[in-house]
Amino acid sequence: MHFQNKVVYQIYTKSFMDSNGDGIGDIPGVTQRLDYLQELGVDYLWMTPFFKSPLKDNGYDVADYTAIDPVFGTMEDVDELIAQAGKRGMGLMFDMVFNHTSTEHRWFQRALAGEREYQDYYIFRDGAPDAPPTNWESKFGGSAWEYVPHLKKWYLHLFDVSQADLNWDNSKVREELKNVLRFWKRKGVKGFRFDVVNLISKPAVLEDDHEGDGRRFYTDGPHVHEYLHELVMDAGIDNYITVGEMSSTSLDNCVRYTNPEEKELSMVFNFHHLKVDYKDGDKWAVMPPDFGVLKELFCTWQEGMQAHQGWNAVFWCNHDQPRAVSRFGDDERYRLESAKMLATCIHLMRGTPYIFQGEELGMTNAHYTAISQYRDVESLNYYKILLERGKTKQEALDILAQRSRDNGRTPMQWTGEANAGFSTAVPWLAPPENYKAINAQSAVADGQSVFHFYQKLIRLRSVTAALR
Ligand code: TEU
Ligand code: CA
Repeated sequence: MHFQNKVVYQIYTKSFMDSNGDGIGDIPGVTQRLDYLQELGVDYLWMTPFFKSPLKDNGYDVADYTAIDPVFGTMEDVDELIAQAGKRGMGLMFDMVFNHTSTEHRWFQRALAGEREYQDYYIFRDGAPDAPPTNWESKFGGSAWEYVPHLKKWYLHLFDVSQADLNWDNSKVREELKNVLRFWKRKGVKGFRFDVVNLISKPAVLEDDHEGDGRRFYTDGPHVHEYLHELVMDAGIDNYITVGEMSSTSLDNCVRYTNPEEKELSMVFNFHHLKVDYKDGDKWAVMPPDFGVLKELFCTWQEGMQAHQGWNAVFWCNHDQPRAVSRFGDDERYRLESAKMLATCIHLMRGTPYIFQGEELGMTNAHYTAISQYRDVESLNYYKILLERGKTKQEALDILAQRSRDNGRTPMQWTGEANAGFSTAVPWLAPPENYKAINAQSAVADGQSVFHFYQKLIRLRSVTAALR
Protein backbone atom coordinates (compact mmCIF):
# COMPACT_ATOMS: atom_id res chain seq x y z
CA MET A 1 0.00 0.00 0.00
CA HIS A 2 1.08 3.50 -0.78
CA PHE A 3 1.30 4.85 2.78
CA GLN A 4 3.16 2.08 4.60
CA ASN A 5 6.62 3.53 4.12
CA LYS A 6 5.56 7.14 4.67
CA VAL A 7 5.92 9.51 7.62
CA VAL A 8 3.44 12.27 8.40
CA TYR A 9 4.30 15.58 10.06
CA GLN A 10 1.57 17.44 11.91
CA ILE A 11 1.46 21.22 11.72
CA TYR A 12 -0.59 23.13 14.29
CA THR A 13 -1.08 26.09 12.00
CA LYS A 14 -1.66 28.64 14.73
CA SER A 15 1.72 27.85 16.34
CA PHE A 16 4.04 26.94 13.48
CA MET A 17 5.25 30.19 11.93
CA ASP A 18 3.86 33.73 11.87
CA SER A 19 4.62 35.50 8.58
CA ASN A 20 2.92 38.85 9.14
CA GLY A 21 3.81 39.83 12.69
CA ASP A 22 0.42 39.46 14.42
CA GLY A 23 1.67 36.78 16.83
CA ILE A 24 -0.43 34.05 15.18
CA GLY A 25 0.92 31.33 12.93
CA ASP A 26 -0.41 31.33 9.36
CA ILE A 27 -0.34 29.55 5.99
CA PRO A 28 2.41 31.67 4.35
CA GLY A 29 4.46 30.93 7.48
CA VAL A 30 4.23 27.22 6.73
CA THR A 31 5.29 27.81 3.12
CA GLN A 32 8.34 29.72 4.36
CA ARG A 33 9.47 26.70 6.38
CA LEU A 34 9.01 23.95 3.78
CA ASP A 35 12.74 23.56 3.20
CA TYR A 36 13.19 22.64 6.85
CA LEU A 37 10.48 19.95 6.55
CA GLN A 38 12.02 18.62 3.35
CA GLU A 39 15.36 18.36 5.11
CA LEU A 40 13.72 16.39 7.91
CA GLY A 41 12.43 14.05 5.18
CA VAL A 42 8.70 13.73 5.90
CA ASP A 43 6.25 12.71 3.16
CA TYR A 44 2.95 14.30 4.17
CA LEU A 45 1.98 17.42 6.09
CA TRP A 46 -1.22 17.27 8.12
CA MET A 47 -2.40 20.84 8.61
CA THR A 48 -4.81 21.47 11.49
CA PRO A 49 -7.89 23.51 10.46
CA PHE A 50 -7.44 27.01 9.02
CA PHE A 51 -10.97 27.30 7.67
CA LYS A 52 -13.28 30.18 8.46
CA SER A 53 -13.96 29.99 12.18
CA PRO A 54 -14.71 32.04 15.29
CA LEU A 55 -11.69 30.15 16.74
CA LYS A 56 -13.38 29.19 20.01
CA ASP A 57 -11.57 25.85 19.69
CA ASN A 58 -8.71 27.11 17.50
CA GLY A 59 -10.38 26.17 14.23
CA TYR A 60 -12.05 22.88 15.24
CA ASP A 61 -15.20 25.01 15.19
CA VAL A 62 -15.62 25.45 11.43
CA ALA A 63 -17.97 28.14 10.07
CA ASP A 64 -17.21 27.46 6.39
CA TYR A 65 -15.39 24.34 5.17
CA THR A 66 -14.27 25.81 1.85
CA ALA A 67 -13.15 29.29 2.95
CA ILE A 68 -9.92 30.31 4.67
CA ASP A 69 -10.00 32.25 7.90
CA PRO A 70 -8.29 35.63 7.31
CA VAL A 71 -6.17 35.13 10.44
CA PHE A 72 -4.47 32.23 8.63
CA GLY A 73 -4.31 33.69 5.10
CA THR A 74 -6.15 33.45 1.78
CA MET A 75 -7.11 30.80 -0.76
CA GLU A 76 -4.14 31.95 -2.87
CA ASP A 77 -1.88 31.19 0.11
CA VAL A 78 -3.32 27.67 0.26
CA ASP A 79 -2.77 27.15 -3.48
CA GLU A 80 0.81 28.34 -3.07
CA LEU A 81 1.42 26.04 -0.11
CA ILE A 82 0.11 23.01 -2.01
CA ALA A 83 2.24 23.89 -5.06
CA GLN A 84 5.43 24.56 -3.08
CA ALA A 85 5.06 21.43 -0.94
CA GLY A 86 4.45 19.39 -4.12
CA LYS A 87 7.69 20.71 -5.64
CA ARG A 88 9.50 19.37 -2.59
CA GLY A 89 7.84 15.96 -2.77
CA MET A 90 5.43 16.52 0.11
CA GLY A 91 1.64 16.04 -0.01
CA LEU A 92 -0.88 18.00 2.04
CA MET A 93 -3.46 16.38 4.32
CA PHE A 94 -6.31 18.65 5.42
CA ASP A 95 -8.26 18.29 8.64
CA MET A 96 -11.98 17.60 8.19
CA VAL A 97 -14.04 18.40 11.27
CA PHE A 98 -17.23 16.60 10.23
CA ASN A 99 -18.73 15.57 13.57
CA HIS A 100 -19.83 19.15 14.29
CA THR A 101 -19.81 22.68 12.89
CA SER A 102 -19.42 26.02 14.58
CA THR A 103 -22.72 27.52 15.66
CA GLU A 104 -21.69 30.37 13.33
CA HIS A 105 -21.90 28.08 10.30
CA ARG A 106 -24.71 29.24 7.97
CA TRP A 107 -26.47 25.86 8.36
CA PHE A 108 -26.76 26.39 12.10
CA GLN A 109 -27.71 30.02 11.68
CA ARG A 110 -30.57 28.99 9.38
CA ALA A 111 -31.60 26.35 11.90
CA LEU A 112 -31.70 29.04 14.59
CA ALA A 113 -33.76 31.22 12.26
CA GLY A 114 -36.42 28.50 12.38
CA GLU A 115 -35.83 26.65 9.10
CA ARG A 116 -36.87 23.03 9.68
CA GLU A 117 -34.68 21.82 6.82
CA TYR A 118 -31.56 23.09 8.59
CA GLN A 119 -32.69 22.04 12.06
CA ASP A 120 -32.55 18.53 10.61
CA TYR A 121 -28.84 19.10 9.86
CA TYR A 122 -28.22 19.00 13.61
CA ILE A 123 -29.46 17.07 16.61
CA PHE A 124 -32.27 19.17 18.02
CA ARG A 125 -34.77 17.84 20.57
CA ASP A 126 -37.89 19.47 21.99
CA GLY A 127 -37.96 20.00 25.71
CA ALA A 128 -38.44 22.16 28.76
CA PRO A 129 -35.63 24.59 29.71
CA ASP A 130 -34.86 22.69 32.92
CA ALA A 131 -34.84 19.19 31.40
CA PRO A 132 -32.07 18.39 28.91
CA PRO A 133 -32.98 15.41 26.68
CA THR A 134 -30.29 13.21 28.28
CA ASN A 135 -27.72 13.47 31.07
CA TRP A 136 -24.77 13.26 28.63
CA GLU A 137 -21.68 15.33 29.37
CA SER A 138 -19.63 17.45 27.01
CA LYS A 139 -16.01 16.32 26.59
CA PHE A 140 -15.01 19.84 27.55
CA GLY A 141 -17.06 19.74 30.79
CA GLY A 142 -20.72 20.45 31.65
CA SER A 143 -23.87 19.25 29.88
CA ALA A 144 -23.69 18.15 26.24
CA TRP A 145 -26.98 19.99 25.56
CA GLU A 146 -27.74 23.67 25.10
CA TYR A 147 -31.22 25.17 25.22
CA VAL A 148 -32.43 27.61 22.56
CA PRO A 149 -35.32 29.49 24.22
CA HIS A 150 -36.93 30.93 21.10
CA LEU A 151 -37.08 27.48 19.47
CA LYS A 152 -37.97 25.67 22.73
CA LYS A 153 -35.43 23.08 21.64
CA TRP A 154 -32.11 21.70 22.83
CA TYR A 155 -29.15 20.95 20.55
CA LEU A 156 -26.42 18.40 21.16
CA HIS A 157 -22.75 19.46 21.46
CA LEU A 158 -20.31 16.74 22.46
CA PHE A 159 -17.59 19.42 22.60
CA ASP A 160 -17.90 23.17 23.23
CA VAL A 161 -21.30 24.86 23.26
CA SER A 162 -20.17 26.60 20.04
CA GLN A 163 -19.65 23.19 18.31
CA ALA A 164 -23.04 21.71 17.34
CA ASP A 165 -23.11 18.02 16.37
CA LEU A 166 -24.23 17.26 12.82
CA ASN A 167 -27.01 14.79 12.05
CA TRP A 168 -25.37 12.17 9.84
CA ASP A 169 -28.64 10.26 9.53
CA ASN A 170 -29.73 13.07 7.22
CA SER A 171 -28.48 12.16 3.72
CA LYS A 172 -28.32 15.87 2.80
CA VAL A 173 -25.65 16.36 5.47
CA ARG A 174 -23.65 13.48 4.08
CA GLU A 175 -23.90 14.95 0.55
CA GLU A 176 -22.73 18.37 1.76
CA LEU A 177 -19.67 16.80 3.37
CA LYS A 178 -18.78 14.79 0.26
CA ASN A 179 -18.80 18.06 -1.65
CA VAL A 180 -16.29 19.52 0.79
CA LEU A 181 -13.92 16.62 0.07
CA ARG A 182 -14.42 17.02 -3.68
CA PHE A 183 -13.58 20.71 -3.40
CA TRP A 184 -10.26 20.07 -1.63
CA LYS A 185 -9.40 17.19 -3.99
CA ARG A 186 -9.68 19.59 -6.92
CA LYS A 187 -7.25 21.88 -5.09
CA GLY A 188 -4.66 19.11 -5.09
CA VAL A 189 -4.88 17.97 -1.48
CA LYS A 190 -3.45 14.43 -1.19
CA GLY A 191 -5.06 13.18 1.99
CA PHE A 192 -7.42 13.86 4.86
CA ARG A 193 -7.53 13.60 8.63
CA PHE A 194 -11.03 13.15 10.03
CA ASP A 195 -11.65 14.68 13.44
CA VAL A 196 -13.42 12.46 16.05
CA VAL A 197 -14.98 10.58 13.15
CA ASN A 198 -16.08 7.58 15.20
CA LEU A 199 -18.60 9.80 17.01
CA ILE A 200 -20.65 10.73 13.92
CA SER A 201 -23.40 8.12 14.24
CA LYS A 202 -25.76 8.64 17.16
CA PRO A 203 -28.51 6.16 18.08
CA ALA A 204 -32.03 6.90 16.81
CA VAL A 205 -33.35 7.06 20.38
CA LEU A 206 -31.20 8.97 22.87
CA GLU A 207 -31.25 7.82 26.48
CA ASP A 208 -29.65 8.68 29.82
CA ASP A 209 -26.35 7.03 30.70
CA HIS A 210 -26.39 5.76 34.28
CA GLU A 211 -22.86 4.34 34.01
CA GLY A 212 -20.91 7.10 32.29
CA ASP A 213 -20.97 10.37 30.35
CA GLY A 214 -22.96 9.02 27.38
CA ARG A 215 -20.04 7.97 25.20
CA ARG A 216 -21.01 4.29 25.13
CA PHE A 217 -24.10 5.23 23.07
CA TYR A 218 -22.40 7.22 20.32
CA THR A 219 -18.78 5.93 20.22
CA ASP A 220 -18.31 3.68 17.14
CA GLY A 221 -22.06 4.23 16.77
CA PRO A 222 -24.70 2.21 14.88
CA HIS A 223 -24.03 3.37 11.28
CA VAL A 224 -20.44 4.63 11.55
CA HIS A 225 -18.86 2.06 9.22
CA GLU A 226 -21.59 2.41 6.63
CA TYR A 227 -21.37 6.23 6.62
CA LEU A 228 -17.58 6.27 6.42
CA HIS A 229 -17.53 3.80 3.55
CA GLU A 230 -20.14 5.85 1.69
CA LEU A 231 -18.27 9.11 2.27
CA VAL A 232 -14.94 7.70 1.07
CA MET A 233 -16.33 5.95 -2.02
CA ASP A 234 -18.69 8.71 -3.15
CA ALA A 235 -16.03 11.40 -2.71
CA GLY A 236 -13.54 9.14 -4.50
CA ILE A 237 -10.83 9.25 -1.85
CA ASP A 238 -10.34 5.49 -1.40
CA ASN A 239 -6.84 5.81 -2.88
CA TYR A 240 -5.94 8.84 -0.79
CA ILE A 241 -4.11 8.70 2.52
CA THR A 242 -6.77 9.05 5.21
CA VAL A 243 -6.61 8.88 8.98
CA GLY A 244 -9.52 8.85 11.39
CA GLU A 245 -9.27 10.17 14.90
CA MET A 246 -11.02 7.54 17.02
CA SER A 247 -12.11 8.56 20.47
CA SER A 248 -12.42 5.76 23.11
CA THR A 249 -12.57 3.16 20.34
CA SER A 250 -12.04 -0.63 20.30
CA LEU A 251 -9.57 -2.86 18.46
CA ASP A 252 -12.36 -4.66 16.59
CA ASN A 253 -13.76 -1.42 15.26
CA CYS A 254 -10.28 -0.18 14.27
CA VAL A 255 -9.65 -3.36 12.29
CA ARG A 256 -12.86 -2.70 10.40
CA TYR A 257 -12.05 1.00 9.86
CA THR A 258 -8.69 0.12 8.28
CA ASN A 259 -8.78 -3.34 6.73
CA PRO A 260 -8.33 -2.52 3.00
CA GLU A 261 -11.24 -4.76 2.02
CA GLU A 262 -13.69 -2.59 3.93
CA LYS A 263 -12.70 0.55 1.97
CA GLU A 264 -13.08 2.93 4.87
CA LEU A 265 -9.79 4.57 5.98
CA SER A 266 -6.04 4.03 5.54
CA MET A 267 -5.35 4.20 9.27
CA VAL A 268 -6.59 5.32 12.67
CA PHE A 269 -5.42 7.11 15.77
CA ASN A 270 -6.45 5.55 19.05
CA PHE A 271 -5.61 7.01 22.45
CA HIS A 272 -5.52 4.08 24.85
CA HIS A 273 -1.72 4.33 25.25
CA LEU A 274 -2.10 8.00 26.17
CA LYS A 275 -4.30 7.27 29.18
CA VAL A 276 -1.75 5.22 31.14
CA ASP A 277 -1.18 8.19 33.44
CA TYR A 278 -4.90 8.90 33.96
CA LYS A 279 -5.87 7.83 37.46
CA ASP A 280 -9.08 5.73 37.20
CA GLY A 281 -9.37 6.84 33.58
CA ASP A 282 -9.78 10.50 34.58
CA LYS A 283 -7.61 12.92 32.59
CA TRP A 284 -7.76 15.41 35.48
CA ALA A 285 -6.52 12.94 38.11
CA VAL A 286 -2.75 12.67 37.72
CA MET A 287 -0.50 9.73 38.39
CA PRO A 288 2.87 8.63 37.00
CA PRO A 289 2.64 6.62 33.74
CA ASP A 290 2.17 2.86 34.19
CA PHE A 291 4.82 1.57 31.80
CA GLY A 292 3.71 -2.05 32.19
CA VAL A 293 0.23 -1.20 30.94
CA LEU A 294 1.77 0.92 28.19
CA LYS A 295 3.77 -2.04 26.87
CA GLU A 296 0.77 -4.37 27.07
CA LEU A 297 -1.36 -1.90 25.11
CA PHE A 298 1.23 -1.51 22.39
CA CYS A 299 1.53 -5.31 22.08
CA THR A 300 -2.22 -5.83 21.97
CA TRP A 301 -2.72 -3.19 19.29
CA GLN A 302 0.32 -4.11 17.21
CA GLU A 303 -0.55 -7.81 17.16
CA GLY A 304 -4.31 -7.37 16.96
CA MET A 305 -4.16 -4.98 14.03
CA GLN A 306 -1.58 -7.07 12.17
CA ALA A 307 -3.54 -10.30 12.62
CA HIS A 308 -6.55 -8.81 10.81
CA GLN A 309 -4.82 -6.56 8.25
CA GLY A 310 -5.58 -3.36 10.13
CA TRP A 311 -3.19 -0.40 10.09
CA ASN A 312 -2.34 2.03 12.89
CA ALA A 313 -1.12 5.56 12.94
CA VAL A 314 1.64 5.43 15.58
CA PHE A 315 2.33 8.54 17.64
CA TRP A 316 3.05 10.10 21.04
CA CYS A 317 2.19 13.72 20.44
CA ASN A 318 -0.42 15.95 18.89
CA HIS A 319 -2.03 19.30 19.60
CA ASP A 320 -4.26 17.75 22.30
CA GLN A 321 -1.48 16.07 24.27
CA PRO A 322 1.29 17.18 26.60
CA ARG A 323 4.83 16.80 25.21
CA ALA A 324 6.00 13.16 25.35
CA VAL A 325 9.50 14.01 26.54
CA SER A 326 8.08 15.73 29.64
CA ARG A 327 5.37 13.15 30.17
CA PHE A 328 7.20 9.84 29.68
CA GLY A 329 10.82 10.93 29.97
CA ASP A 330 13.03 13.44 31.77
CA ASP A 331 12.86 16.83 30.11
CA GLU A 332 15.97 18.22 31.82
CA ARG A 333 18.99 16.05 32.54
CA TYR A 334 18.08 13.22 30.13
CA ARG A 335 16.10 15.22 27.60
CA LEU A 336 18.09 14.06 24.57
CA GLU A 337 18.14 10.42 25.66
CA SER A 338 14.43 10.48 26.47
CA ALA A 339 13.45 12.10 23.18
CA LYS A 340 15.54 9.64 21.13
CA MET A 341 14.24 6.63 23.06
CA LEU A 342 10.64 7.72 22.52
CA ALA A 343 11.29 8.32 18.81
CA THR A 344 12.83 4.86 18.42
CA CYS A 345 9.86 3.25 20.13
CA ILE A 346 7.31 4.82 17.78
CA HIS A 347 9.26 4.65 14.53
CA LEU A 348 10.21 0.98 14.85
CA MET A 349 6.60 -0.14 15.27
CA ARG A 350 4.26 -1.39 12.57
CA GLY A 351 2.13 1.52 11.39
CA THR A 352 2.56 5.00 9.95
CA PRO A 353 4.53 7.31 12.29
CA TYR A 354 3.25 10.82 12.96
CA ILE A 355 5.58 13.56 14.18
CA PHE A 356 4.03 16.57 15.84
CA GLN A 357 5.80 19.88 15.21
CA GLY A 358 8.67 20.39 17.66
CA GLU A 359 8.76 16.73 18.70
CA GLU A 360 11.77 16.41 16.37
CA LEU A 361 13.48 19.04 18.54
CA GLY A 362 12.56 17.38 21.82
CA MET A 363 10.34 20.34 22.74
CA THR A 364 9.01 20.20 26.31
CA ASN A 365 5.83 21.11 28.18
CA ALA A 366 5.13 24.81 28.70
CA HIS A 367 5.80 24.80 32.47
CA TYR A 368 3.28 27.62 33.05
CA THR A 369 2.63 28.74 36.61
CA ALA A 370 -0.37 31.09 36.26
CA ILE A 371 -3.87 30.59 34.85
CA SER A 372 -3.47 33.78 32.79
CA GLN A 373 -0.89 31.97 30.64
CA TYR A 374 -3.42 29.40 29.37
CA ARG A 375 -5.64 29.85 26.30
CA ASP A 376 -7.31 26.48 25.65
CA VAL A 377 -11.09 26.38 26.21
CA GLU A 378 -10.82 22.91 27.77
CA SER A 379 -8.11 24.04 30.23
CA LEU A 380 -10.04 27.14 31.24
CA ASN A 381 -13.26 25.13 31.73
CA TYR A 382 -11.53 22.46 33.78
CA TYR A 383 -9.67 24.97 35.94
CA LYS A 384 -13.09 26.17 37.14
CA ILE A 385 -14.41 22.64 37.49
CA LEU A 386 -11.36 21.56 39.53
CA LEU A 387 -11.83 24.52 41.89
CA GLU A 388 -15.54 23.64 42.21
CA ARG A 389 -14.51 20.08 43.09
CA GLY A 390 -12.52 21.46 46.01
CA LYS A 391 -8.97 21.63 44.65
CA THR A 392 -6.86 24.60 45.70
CA LYS A 393 -5.64 26.99 43.01
CA GLN A 394 -2.14 25.54 43.32
CA GLU A 395 -3.41 21.98 42.95
CA ALA A 396 -5.47 22.93 39.91
CA LEU A 397 -2.46 24.67 38.33
CA ASP A 398 -0.26 21.64 39.00
CA ILE A 399 -2.79 19.44 37.20
CA LEU A 400 -3.01 21.83 34.23
CA ALA A 401 0.79 22.00 34.02
CA GLN A 402 0.73 18.27 33.34
CA ARG A 403 -2.51 17.86 31.41
CA SER A 404 -3.31 21.05 29.49
CA ARG A 405 -3.52 20.85 25.72
CA ASP A 406 -1.63 24.15 25.61
CA ASN A 407 1.54 22.17 26.48
CA GLY A 408 1.57 20.91 22.90
CA ARG A 409 0.49 24.21 21.38
CA THR A 410 3.32 26.56 22.34
CA PRO A 411 5.01 28.23 19.35
CA MET A 412 7.49 26.23 17.31
CA GLN A 413 10.96 27.04 18.59
CA TRP A 414 12.89 28.13 15.49
CA THR A 415 15.76 30.14 17.01
CA GLY A 416 17.09 31.41 20.33
CA GLU A 417 16.06 34.96 19.42
CA ALA A 418 13.04 36.91 20.69
CA ASN A 419 9.74 34.98 20.58
CA ALA A 420 11.68 31.85 19.62
CA GLY A 421 11.93 33.14 16.04
CA PHE A 422 8.23 32.28 15.62
CA SER A 423 7.03 35.87 15.31
CA THR A 424 8.19 39.46 15.50
CA ALA A 425 5.27 40.10 17.86
CA VAL A 426 4.36 38.61 21.23
CA PRO A 427 2.96 35.14 20.37
CA TRP A 428 -0.69 34.28 21.15
CA LEU A 429 0.65 31.62 23.54
CA ALA A 430 4.00 32.02 25.32
CA PRO A 431 6.90 29.69 24.46
CA PRO A 432 8.65 28.00 27.40
CA GLU A 433 11.85 29.72 28.55
CA ASN A 434 14.00 26.90 27.20
CA TYR A 435 13.69 28.04 23.56
CA LYS A 436 17.07 29.74 23.93
CA ALA A 437 18.69 26.31 24.05
CA ILE A 438 16.07 24.11 22.35
CA ASN A 439 15.42 25.35 18.83
CA ALA A 440 15.55 24.28 15.19
CA GLN A 441 18.53 26.43 14.31
CA SER A 442 20.83 24.82 16.87
CA ALA A 443 19.38 21.32 16.30
CA VAL A 444 20.01 21.40 12.54
CA ALA A 445 23.60 22.51 13.18
CA ASP A 446 24.27 19.70 15.69
CA GLY A 447 24.76 16.19 14.25
CA GLN A 448 23.90 14.59 17.62
CA SER A 449 20.59 16.40 18.01
CA VAL A 450 17.12 14.92 18.28
CA PHE A 451 16.42 16.42 14.82
CA HIS A 452 19.13 14.34 13.15
CA PHE A 453 17.97 11.25 15.00
CA TYR A 454 14.46 11.67 13.57
CA GLN A 455 15.91 12.28 10.14
CA LYS A 456 17.74 8.93 10.31
CA LEU A 457 14.66 7.06 11.51
CA ILE A 458 12.57 8.49 8.66
CA ARG A 459 15.15 7.43 6.07
CA LEU A 460 15.45 4.00 7.60
CA ARG A 461 11.71 3.40 7.31
CA SER A 462 11.54 4.40 3.69
CA VAL A 463 14.26 1.92 2.67
CA THR A 464 13.75 -0.98 5.12
CA ALA A 465 10.81 -3.26 4.39
CA ALA A 466 11.18 -5.05 7.73
CA LEU A 467 10.44 -1.85 9.64
CA ARG A 468 7.07 -1.46 8.03
O1 TEU B 1 -10.11 15.97 19.66
C1 TEU B 1 -10.93 14.98 20.13
C2 TEU B 1 -10.83 14.64 21.56
O2 TEU B 1 -11.75 14.04 22.09
C3 TEU B 1 -9.66 15.03 22.33
O3 TEU B 1 -8.44 14.60 22.06
C4 TEU B 1 -9.91 16.01 23.36
O4 TEU B 1 -8.97 17.03 23.28
C5 TEU B 1 -9.81 15.33 24.69
O5 TEU B 1 -10.72 14.28 24.73
C6 TEU B 1 -10.15 16.26 25.79
O6 TEU B 1 -9.80 15.69 27.00
C7 TEU B 1 -10.39 16.55 18.44
C8 TEU B 1 -9.37 17.61 18.11
O7 TEU B 1 -8.12 17.01 17.94
C9 TEU B 1 -9.40 18.67 19.20
O8 TEU B 1 -8.41 19.62 19.04
C10 TEU B 1 -10.78 19.29 19.16
O9 TEU B 1 -10.92 20.19 20.23
C11 TEU B 1 -11.89 18.24 19.24
O10 TEU B 1 -11.69 17.12 18.39
C12 TEU B 1 -13.20 18.86 18.82
O11 TEU B 1 -13.19 19.12 17.44
CA1 CA C 1 0.10 35.70 11.35
